[in-house]
Amino acid sequence: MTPTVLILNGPNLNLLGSREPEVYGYETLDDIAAACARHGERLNLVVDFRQSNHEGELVDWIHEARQNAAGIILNAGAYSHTSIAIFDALLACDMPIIELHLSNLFRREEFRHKSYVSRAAKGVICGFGAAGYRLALEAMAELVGAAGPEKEA
Ligand code: CA2
Repeated sequence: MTPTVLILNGPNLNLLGSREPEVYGYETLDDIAAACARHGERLNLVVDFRQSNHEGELVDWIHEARQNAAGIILNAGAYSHTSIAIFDALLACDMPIIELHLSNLFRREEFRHKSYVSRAAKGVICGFGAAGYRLALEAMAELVGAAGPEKEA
């Protein structure tokens, strides 16, 4: 069966492409979702891509992933730096978790240098803009052992 990867996006990421392109790039979240769906197909992964501005909804989706996902890629936005609720939900997930950020947190304000999500994550990708989603999917394909496209002899 093709493994499902849940890609979760936190608060304000629905605004991508509309403001601060120097920090977050020009692509919209819909552009990124479409690119993830295409790349997932190449990697033999089903991509379930979601965004919410609400901490509790993100927690509910992480709980849901325990039943139907093989791994989680999470850009929790500002909740990465504040949410013990999301951290606790992630700890209850027995699957690979990849933390993702568009911007390089370590070139930014001090308060972005700490992330609760990092403590629950297998690894962190940050600073590569929208390309980070593709990189995260590739890492996830390795982690969940997704078979690549069949090659002809
Ligand atoms: O770099 C990232 O991906 C972040 O997770 C983005 C969050 C920020 O709080 C994290 O520290 C790092 C903010 C997302 C806000 O996105 C906007 C996009 C366009 C216009 C306004 C906000």
